[in-house]
Amino acid sequence: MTFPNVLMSMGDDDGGDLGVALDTRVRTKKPPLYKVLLLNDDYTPMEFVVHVLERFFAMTHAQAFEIMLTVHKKGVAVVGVFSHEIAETKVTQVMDLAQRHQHPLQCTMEKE
Ligand code: TYC
Repeated sequence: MTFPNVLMSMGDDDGGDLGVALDTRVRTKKPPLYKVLLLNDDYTPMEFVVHVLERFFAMTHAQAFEIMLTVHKKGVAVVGVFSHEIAETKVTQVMDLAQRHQHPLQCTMEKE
């Protein structure tokens, strides 16, 4: 969205210099978004991955099963897109739970 941020009121004199160009857009910046990726491996049980997707990514059992199968077949899938802080939290939650269960599941994030 553009919006003028330089206005001239009555009495403000530009000295008659009509050649002065001012950038009148207000710059707003959307925060960057980060994809959270789940990686396949040969050892993590399918049910564990489904549980992770239900617990940390608010998926139904059917959605979680479908995404798990995508990762299993293709090697990787995006499981969500978040702000930097939320993405970091999700990655940490997945990695901590996997480590506690001694599964080699890998979860990473990358800028969208
Ligand atoms: N490939 C695993 C198996 O056959 C299942 C799996 C799916 C593991 C997704 C990790 O992110 C993953 N048990």
